[in-house]
Amino acid sequence: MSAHLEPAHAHPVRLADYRPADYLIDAVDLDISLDRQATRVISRLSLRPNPKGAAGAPLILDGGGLNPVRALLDNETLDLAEVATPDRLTIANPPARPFTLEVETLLDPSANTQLEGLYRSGSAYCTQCEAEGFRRIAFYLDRPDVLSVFTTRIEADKAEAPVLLSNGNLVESGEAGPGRHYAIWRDPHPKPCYLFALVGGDLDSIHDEFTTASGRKVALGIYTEKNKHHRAHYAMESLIHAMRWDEFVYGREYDLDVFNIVAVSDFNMGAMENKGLNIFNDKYILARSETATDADFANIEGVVAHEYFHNWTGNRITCRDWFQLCLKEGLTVYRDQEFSADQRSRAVGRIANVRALRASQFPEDAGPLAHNVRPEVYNEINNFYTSTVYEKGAEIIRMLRCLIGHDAYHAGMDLYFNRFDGQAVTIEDFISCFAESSGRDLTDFFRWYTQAGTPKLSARGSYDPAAKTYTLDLSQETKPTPGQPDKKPLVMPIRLGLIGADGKEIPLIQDNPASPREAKFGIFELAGQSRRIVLNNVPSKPVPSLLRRFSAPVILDVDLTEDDLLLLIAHDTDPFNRWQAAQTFATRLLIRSTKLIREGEMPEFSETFAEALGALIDDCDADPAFTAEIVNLPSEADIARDIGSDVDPDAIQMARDAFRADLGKYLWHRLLAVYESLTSDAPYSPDAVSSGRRALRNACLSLLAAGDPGAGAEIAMRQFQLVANMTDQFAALKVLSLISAPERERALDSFFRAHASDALVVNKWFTVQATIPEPQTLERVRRLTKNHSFSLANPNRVYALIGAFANANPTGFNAADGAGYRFVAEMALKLDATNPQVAARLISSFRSWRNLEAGRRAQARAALETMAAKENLSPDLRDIVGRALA
Ligand code: B3K
Ligand code: ZN
Repeated sequence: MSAHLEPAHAHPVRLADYRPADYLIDAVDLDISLDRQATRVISRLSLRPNPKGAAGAPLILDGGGLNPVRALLDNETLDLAEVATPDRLTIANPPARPFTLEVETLLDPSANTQLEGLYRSGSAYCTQCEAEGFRRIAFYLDRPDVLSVFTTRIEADKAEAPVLLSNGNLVESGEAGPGRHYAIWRDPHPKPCYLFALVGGDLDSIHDEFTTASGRKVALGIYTEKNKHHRAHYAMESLIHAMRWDEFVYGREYDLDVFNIVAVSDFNMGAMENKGLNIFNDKYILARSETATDADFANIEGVVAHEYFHNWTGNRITCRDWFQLCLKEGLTVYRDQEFSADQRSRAVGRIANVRALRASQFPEDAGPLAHNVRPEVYNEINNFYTSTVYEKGAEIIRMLRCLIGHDAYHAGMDLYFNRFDGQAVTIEDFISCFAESSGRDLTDFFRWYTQAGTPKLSARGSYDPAAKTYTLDLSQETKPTPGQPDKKPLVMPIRLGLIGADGKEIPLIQDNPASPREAKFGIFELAGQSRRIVLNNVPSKPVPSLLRRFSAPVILDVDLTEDDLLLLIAHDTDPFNRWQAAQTFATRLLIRSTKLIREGEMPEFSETFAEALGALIDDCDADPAFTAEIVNLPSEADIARDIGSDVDPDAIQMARDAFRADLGKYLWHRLLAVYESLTSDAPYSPDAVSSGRRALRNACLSLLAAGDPGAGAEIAMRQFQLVANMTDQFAALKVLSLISAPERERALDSFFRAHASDALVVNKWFTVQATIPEPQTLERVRRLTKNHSFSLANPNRVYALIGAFANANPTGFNAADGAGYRFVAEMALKLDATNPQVAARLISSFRSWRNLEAGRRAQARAALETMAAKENLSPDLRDIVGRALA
C-alpha cells in the first residue's frame, strides 16, 4: 500500500505519542483569489528542518480534501501524482536546509457545508480553522506547535466583496484588473495556522478606537451582514470594557493596530479568536432591546470578552498540542467569568456559572462521555470542545487562585506571560509558574487535569457543648469513569463559615491552623482522602456553611436538617450558599415527591419553605436578580442528576409542576405585588440592575401562571402585547407556551409574524415550541422542520429547534416510547452527511442515557445502536456514538 494513503496522523491520537514536528515553517505567504466555486489558493511556505525533530525525515503536510493543481519545491515543479493526495502531501527527501514549497490549490467554498476551512455564509466568504480546518485551505503542518508569520493577499470582485480582511495589520490594497481588487494583510506575530482567518464580503460595519495604556491607538471594527451593523454597538462597548479590564486586572495590552470582529450567521460554534480578526456567530454580536433578551446581552458581553482575552491566553501563548486545549480554554473561561462578575453582580454571576456547570459538565463527568480536563487520547478533537475542558477547566483555575491567593496567582500569571510569550506550551509549563510564585508543590493539585469524574465531598459535623468545640469530618470519593477504575484524592479548597443559631457568623478559631489562608479566610484544604477540623470557642451548636462561592467543583453531601437549611437561607453571609440552601431544600422535597408520584401517591408541599421564599420575595429590593435566582427552582435536569439512577423524567416533571403550582397559589398575593411593583415604563437598558428587576418580575409571572393558569395567561398576554423589549416579550411568550389554551397559538403566530425576517428572533420562536413539555411537542417539532424558515444548513437553526428539543425538553426527548431518541438520531444522521460537527454535538444529548429507568434506557440504547450500525458515519459522529455505547 502506498504510504500516502494513510492519514498524516494515525488515529486514535495519543498524548503519550507527542513528538515535535520534523520541520518548521518560518513564514507563510498566502495568495487567495476568491471565487464562489473556484477559489485559487497559492501558499508559499518557508520551511526548514526542526533541530528538535528527526533529521532526514520525510515532510508530510496535512490536507483536508484538497485539489492541488501545481506544486514547486524551491521553484522546481513536483509531480503531483507522486507527492499529493487530497489529504496529504509528502516530500520523501526534503533538503536538509531551508527551502520553499509553493502549492496551488482550487477550493469550492460554496460546496463547503461543514463550515470548516473556507466557506460561504450568506453572501460572504469566511473561515474557521480551529481545530484542523486550515488543512482544508492549504497543505500545512496543521498542528498548534508550528508557529509562523502569515502574509495574506486576498483578491476578489470589488462588487461582491468590497471588504477584505485577514489577520494582523493591513499593509497594502488596490486594483487588481477589471472589477477586481486586493488587500494584503501581514500579521507580525508568529501563530499556529488554527488562528488564521480571512473574510471577504459586502458587509456593513461600525468603528471605534481604543488607546492602550502605553498609548497605542487601535482601530476597532465590527462587521456584520448588510443593515445589521446598528445592532453591534453593545458588542463594541463590551469589547472596549474587556480591553480595559485585561490591562487593569492582568496588565495585558493589545498588540496590533487593528482589532476586527466579523459576525456571520452560519457558524458551528459561538465564536473564534483568530489573531486580530475574531469571527463570531452573529447571535453573540447582534442585539437591540427589541430583538435580544437580557440573557443575550450578557452572553454577548461574555463571549466578546472571552475571544478578546484569548489574544494573550491562547494566541500569544498557545497550546503545544490539542490535548492541552484547556490551557487556553479553561483559563480564558475563568477570565471571562471574572470579567462578567466585575461588570455585573458577582454572586448572581457565580450562581449562573455553577448552574451551567452542573447542567452540562456534571452529567458529562458522570456518564459514558466522561474525560479528563486534559484528555489523553482522541479520535476526533472537535468532540473535545466540551464543558469539561471549558467549564471544569475554569473551575481548576478558580481553585488554584483560591488556594494560593491573589498575589501568588497574579505573580504566577505574570511569570507565565513573560516566560512563555510566543510559545506553544503545556499545562505543566503553566502550573509550574504557580508552583514557583507560591512556593508550593502543586503535583497533587495537578490531578484535577488527569483524573475524570466529579468528586463527592462528605461533611459530618458534631458539637461538643461542654468543650465548646465543633468538629467537622471531611472525606472525598470519586466514582470510576470509563477507563479510570481507581481514583485518587484531589486537592480542594473548602471555603467554610459557621452560622450560629442567632444567625450570626461565628469566628473560626483553631489550635493549629494548617495555613495562613485557613486562619485568615476560612479556606481549608482537603488534600487526602479525609480530614478532621476542630474549631474552638464555638458558643452554641452551629450550622456549617460549606463550599462558599462553590469553592470546588464537587458534589457536596452534608447532613443539614431542614431547619439548618432555613437558617442558611435567611442568614448566611455568603449569597451563593443562601441560594444553595434553597436549592438543596427544594431538591430534597422534589426528589421525595418524584418518588411519591411513581408510587401513585400525592406529591409534597412545604409551607415552611414557601414562607422562607415569601420572606425573600418581600425583601427583594436589596438584590432582585439574586431573589430571582432563588425563586427559580432547581430544573428537571438538576433533580434528575441528583436522583442519579433509575430516572423517570415524567415523574420529575409532575413533581416540579405540582410544587410550582402550589407555590404560585400559596404566594399569589406577594408574587403579584412584586410583579406590579417592578413594572416600569423606563426605557430599556441592559445593565445588571435593570435586568435583575426584569428577571425577578418574570420569575414571579412564571410562578403566578403556574398557580393559576387562567389568570396567569391573562397577565402574560397583557405583558406580551404591551412591552417592546424582547426580554419581557419572550418571557411572556414562554409562560403562554406552557398553557394549553388558544392564547398560546395566537401569541406564537403573532410573534412569528412580527419577527419573521429576523433569523435570531425566529430561533427563539423555534426554541420556545421545542421545549413545551407535552406529548404533542414531537409532532410540532417535526412539523417545524418542514417550516420554510427552517434549514439543516444553519447550525443556529439546528440548535434552536432540534438541540433545544434534545437538551431542554427532558420529557419530550425522553418520551417513554423512545420516539424522541429516534427523532434526534434521525436528524443527526441526516445532518451528518453535510455537517458532522453539528451532528456529533446533537448526540451529546445522550450523555446521561445510562441513568434512566430500564425502559427508556433500552430505547436510548436502540437509537444509539441504529446509528452505530450505519456505514459511512463521519469520524465525529462515529466517535460520540461509539463512546456513548462503550
Ligand atoms: N476556540 C474556539 C472554538 C473552536 C471550535 C473548534 N471546533 C472558540 C473559543 O473557545 O473561544
Ligand atoms: Zn475559547
